[in-house]
Amino acid sequence: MRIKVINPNTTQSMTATVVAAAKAVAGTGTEILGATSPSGPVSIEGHYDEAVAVVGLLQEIRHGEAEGCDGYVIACFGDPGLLAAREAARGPVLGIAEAAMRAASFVSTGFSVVTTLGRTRIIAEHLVRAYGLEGHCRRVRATELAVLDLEDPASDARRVITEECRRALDEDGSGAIVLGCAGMADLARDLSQELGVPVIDGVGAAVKFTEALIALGLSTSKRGDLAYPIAKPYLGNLAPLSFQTRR
Ligand code: 2AL
Repeated sequence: MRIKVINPNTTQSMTATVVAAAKAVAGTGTEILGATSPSGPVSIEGHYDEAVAVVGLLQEIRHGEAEGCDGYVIACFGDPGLLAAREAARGPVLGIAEAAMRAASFVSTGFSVVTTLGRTRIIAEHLVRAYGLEGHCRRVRATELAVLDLEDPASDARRVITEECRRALDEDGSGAIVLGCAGMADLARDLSQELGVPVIDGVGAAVKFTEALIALGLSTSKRGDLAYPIAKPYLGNLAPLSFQTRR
């Protein structure tokens, strides 16, 4: 099966981190295609960044459909454009926030999310409510690290994240940690060992859930709101994204 892992920001080094995490867990019969958004913000840290990033993400989904992809992972913790991507795709599309939080709910009765900026924390809290996971998520914690700090080997990011995870375990009564950024994907295994609790990277979780859904023969429902977008002209430079103009 062919799973496309899309980094909706435009930082290729982050795509490399994400693709390595995806390939580390993928089954032998799974081909991982990595993609970086062709346009938009270098990191996604707010509603505006998300809205602009979704255009490049949807372009990658449309290309993926032409490339014969069986499923997709949106590798950004805000799960930007998740439902729009599901409309455009035949196979399953998973966001890393939803995948990680659902995985955490299987292995603990309460988890904490450790994310980047305070404004991103608020977006993650919205997602907790949107996914109906209020009963499982004890707290979302911000480290005030910028997303691109995670790409800087000279930054103190690893120590800051580890300390926040320890505070989450001590103060929130949580049994598991969800890492709240795609750029943290390479930290999960070491942190799990160090902290002695499940530390969940959404990229790995989303890849394994996507594989499972495909293996079960489950694709995105095309009945109701996730049906393919209605065919109509789109004007201006986004005209190629119209479902009249197949690419
Ligand atoms: C993210 C992420 O995963 N990638 C990105 O650019 N922004 N989300 C976040 N919570 O920091």
